[in-house]
Amino acid sequence: MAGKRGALIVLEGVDRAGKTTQCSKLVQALQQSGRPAEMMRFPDRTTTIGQLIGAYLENKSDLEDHTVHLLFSANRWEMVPLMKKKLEQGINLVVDRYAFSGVAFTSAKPGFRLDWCMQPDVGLPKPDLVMFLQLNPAEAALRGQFGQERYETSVFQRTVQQRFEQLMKDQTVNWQVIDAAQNIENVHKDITAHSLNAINKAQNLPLGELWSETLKN
Ligand code: NYM
Ligand code: MG
Repeated sequence: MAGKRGALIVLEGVDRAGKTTQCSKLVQALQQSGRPAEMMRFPDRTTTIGQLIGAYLENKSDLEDHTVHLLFSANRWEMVPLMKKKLEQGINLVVDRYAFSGVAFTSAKPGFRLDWCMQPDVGLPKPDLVMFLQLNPAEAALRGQFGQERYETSVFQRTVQQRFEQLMKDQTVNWQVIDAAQNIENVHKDITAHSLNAINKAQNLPLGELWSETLKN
């Protein structure tokens, strides 16, 4: 099989940073340049597990904090066979949130350690590139009110931002910080440049395992 694998590209950031907009624009740009690309998002609210998560986020149900953390992780694991198949077929996957959101949001709750939160996601397909859309709280506030979902308060989001900053210290992950305060087109240009670079490099590398080295010892 001489086929080149696709790259796993993740966009992360606090709520309202523009991840969803930028994921769609990236997929479109890659497709237009002849590179197969598909978008995915986590949580994927369409599966049975995803429906439990959706009800929780919409405040239609309550779930114990550890339990919902493990459901978010399970919602990623259930997509792994499909993700691997697509990557092997040469499709580049552009993913709106991944395990980093999982850890940042749960560990922003009292009593949760970063390493406990990371453990269930150890061994997931490792992204070739994780772009963090950086937006300070003042700029985020200019983008309007939060929605009605759980976690969408400025106090909580500040803690989430701090947890993301801790995760970004991990040198085993290819993090790139993107200035999300720029206009949509300039953010898109930065994201596209990093993505093309990652796609070229990924072709010659095996897909890695997330956090397998990070949590040793
Ligand atoms: N979220 C997302 C988590 O708490 N854990 C996770 O593992 C993931 C992937 O869900 N506030 C949170 C972050 C968001 C919320 O995401 C829903 P979105 O992108 O607004 O659908
Ligand atoms: Mg949202």
